[in-house]
Amino acid sequence: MRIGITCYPTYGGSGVVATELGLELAARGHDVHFISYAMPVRITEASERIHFHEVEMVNYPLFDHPPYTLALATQMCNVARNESLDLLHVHYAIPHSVSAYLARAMLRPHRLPFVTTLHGTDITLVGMDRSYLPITRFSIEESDAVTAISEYLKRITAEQLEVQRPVEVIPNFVNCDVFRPADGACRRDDFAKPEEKVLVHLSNFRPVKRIPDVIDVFTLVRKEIPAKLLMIGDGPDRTIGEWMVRERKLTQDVLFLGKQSQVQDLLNCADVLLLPSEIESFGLVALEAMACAVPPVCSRVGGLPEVVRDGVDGFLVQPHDVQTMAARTLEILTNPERREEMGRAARQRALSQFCSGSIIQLYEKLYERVLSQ
Ligand code: GMT
Repeated sequence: MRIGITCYPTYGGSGVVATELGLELAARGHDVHFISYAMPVRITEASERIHFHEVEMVNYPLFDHPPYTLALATQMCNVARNESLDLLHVHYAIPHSVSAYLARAMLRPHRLPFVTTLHGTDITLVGMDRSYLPITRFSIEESDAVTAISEYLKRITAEQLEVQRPVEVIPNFVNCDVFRPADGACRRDDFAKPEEKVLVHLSNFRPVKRIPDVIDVFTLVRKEIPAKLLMIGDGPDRTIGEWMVRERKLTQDVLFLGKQSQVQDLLNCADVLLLPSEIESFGLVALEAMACAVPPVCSRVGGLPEVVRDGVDGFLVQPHDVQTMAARTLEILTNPERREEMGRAARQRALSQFCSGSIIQLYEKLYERVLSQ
């Protein structure tokens, strides 16, 4: 198949899922055309089956805000025509599914179906903003197929957006050959002394990730045992996190590493992953950690209970409850056998439910169904 994929090309989970999907589809013989304003971050190598088409923006002084939705629709149309695309697959409804809707209409009578994958904040935050709600609902209703990345998100989409059409769940996935336990992948000595435990947080540092809770949990853990915290990623709440760390005189123990490309290597340094988010529709980073045999300690919110089994491959704790999160983290860190057992269970869970091999087939079947309709 010849597939156009549009996503945010940044470090957010939806962009990562879309990029990994494109790479996997290309490895299975499909031609994949990414259409976005920049090259998606996880594309590191050129390949004959992976193509990138930049959305050019006209910067005319009249435009206070350049009309990206229209520029994207135009580029989708051009690429579909020039590369004979079979379909478009857009990740994150706003504004991508609106652009796809326009491109489909512009190309008529030629047929260009589009699939929309909902990732979370496009429904829970942005889609619920009254100003965006009608157009989000419209573009979802108009899509040729719609998928959500968890049962939770499917339910919320039906309830809160009052969407009538079928939405099917295709869960997020991880490349279990890339994200795997690998001795030596991470140079642990660079970050911690042998007697220190390593905690990792990895996100886009948006308020929803609750960076202050990460620092609070670590502060409580550090009072009990020698430990280091690796803060991977960047975003608006990095500043408050750094300020808290300075105030608590923890600068030797908390390392802000910024955006990193080889996160699988860094995850291999971790004894525990902290994910105290306010809401997560799936929590891709918890799955990536689990595939590396690292147990996550997460909030019991959104789609996370569909990924993490409480007390088996990690722990689920009420959001904001930093005391319990610290206690659960210490339970793992002070009991090496429990840590090993949970890590093994986490890896097993990733292997049995969420490896790319099986999930990509679900997308392929969906594309075939859409094309045969
Ligand atoms: O979490 C974010 O801020 C980024 C956001 C995105 O759209 O890139 O993540 C959402 O999609 C991820 C991939 O499907 C999910 O793993 C995240 O749980 C989801 N984030 C939220 O629901 C807050």
